[in-house]
Amino acid sequence: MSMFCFQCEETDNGKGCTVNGVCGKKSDTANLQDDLTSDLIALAVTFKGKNTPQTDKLLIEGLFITVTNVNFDNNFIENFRNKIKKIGILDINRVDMDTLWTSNEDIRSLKSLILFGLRGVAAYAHHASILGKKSEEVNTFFYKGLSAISENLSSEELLSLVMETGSINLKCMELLDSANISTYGSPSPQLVNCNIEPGPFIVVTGHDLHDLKLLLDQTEGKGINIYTHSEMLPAHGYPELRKYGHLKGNFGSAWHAQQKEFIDIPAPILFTTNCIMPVLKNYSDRIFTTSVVAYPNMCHIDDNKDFSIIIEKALELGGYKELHEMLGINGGGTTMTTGFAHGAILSVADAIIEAVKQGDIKHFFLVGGCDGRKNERNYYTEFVKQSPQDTIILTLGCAKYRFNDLNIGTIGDFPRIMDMGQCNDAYSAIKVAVALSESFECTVNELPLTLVLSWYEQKAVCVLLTLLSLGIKNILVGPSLPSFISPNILNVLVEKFNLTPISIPQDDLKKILG
Ligand code: SF4
Ligand code: SF3
Repeated sequence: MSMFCFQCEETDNGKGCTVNGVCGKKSDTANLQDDLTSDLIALAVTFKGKNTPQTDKLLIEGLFITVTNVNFDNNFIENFRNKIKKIGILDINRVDMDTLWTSNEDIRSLKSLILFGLRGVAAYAHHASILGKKSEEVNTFFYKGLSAISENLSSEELLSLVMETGSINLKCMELLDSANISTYGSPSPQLVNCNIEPGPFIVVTGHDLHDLKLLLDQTEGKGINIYTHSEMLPAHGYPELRKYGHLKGNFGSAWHAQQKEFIDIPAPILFTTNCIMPVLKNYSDRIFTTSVVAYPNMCHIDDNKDFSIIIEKALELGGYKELHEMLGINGGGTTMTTGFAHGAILSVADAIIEAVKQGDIKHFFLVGGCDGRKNERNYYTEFVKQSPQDTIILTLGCAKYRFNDLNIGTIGDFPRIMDMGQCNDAYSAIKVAVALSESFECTVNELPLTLVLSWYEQKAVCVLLTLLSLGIKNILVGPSLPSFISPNILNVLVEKFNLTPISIPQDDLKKILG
């Protein structure tokens, strides 16, 4: 076995990548990422209770680097490891990752849930910290959670830490939500165009709204249009971002279509976070990365965020000569909506409650999470298509690209599909669910609401842990269950939370709606 990684939904054979990653990660990179993880655990043990802003930053960035489809660059990872070495970690605190991957399957399962969950939390903590928001409680937990991976703990102790990872992620998503709103204003619903206008343009992908804002500033008045891609779509909802007239629309769909959608693109693409796929030769001169994202031989913009090289590239390539129509991916239209965050939805809470009381809205589905390549993910398209006319689909994360170009109608003034934002905006969904449960004087589990989740990478893991830590039951998960959850641990989750794998849309809809 030259590597071992089973952290994402597309892991080889549903078990683990052992030769090369299905994501394109080579074994040397996977092993380096394991070494980095081992460094981070040692860092956590060494500095637990003695953390500094510098060690916090290293832990958060280091964890983010190891999220799926973030960093494929061995030099970048080696340089990062050197930074950790410089501050001095005790080798005695190192964990041999092979020992973890081959340990008792229940312990390995629980420790994986903590580690992968923390990788997701780190991504959100990173975004919040860029906007100046930090939480000592969240930061301190990285030390506690990572240290636990090196300790000899019982299943019960580890399970309790798994749930704590979920609770901490709620705090972290709340922190990011307040960072985003205080910086860019409260999102409101917007119709986003998916056709590309003639002339130079730049595509921005990933989750980092701050990088987008800096690029908008640097391109203003230069005759370059900016298009969001994948998880950047919700940017259009924020007043302080959409005020830029050259933020024109959205290019393409979810991350996994990039190798098709970027072919022959007459524009550069900036990757601000996951998810970068192996770069094809056809467009390799147009890929730029920043922050923790890196790919061998691609141009990386460092922390000074001088985007002039991308701007020059956009002007040189010149964009499309005529209006470029991007056909609806799911056979739908060429517009999408976004911006239905908690502020927007709760501002019309009375009307929603009335519509539920009148029987106009019978059920809410939260269909969201990550998208991926597998054909089985058509389940989510079909689920939405087959959902009855008196139901509302709330969505978030890049999973929405399975259906967000569809016109499935309205209920009164409400569109039947409401995009609440990025995956971290699961916080919005939780806030809305809690507010509705208070209005209806019931628990969240008693609401006419079902969560139908689609997972791929580690941010989906921490979001799922948050939902479980809140005691939310009857969640449907697909397209497959994580291979790092052992049968015994799965039993615990099924017994406690009735966590259920998706089956086929008609059966699941029937089961939910009766
Ligand atoms: Fe395999 Fe996923 Fe790990 Fe990539 S991230 S090596 S596809 S399990
Ligand atoms: Fe998508 Fe990567 Fe997870 Fe933020 S962009 S949801 S997969």
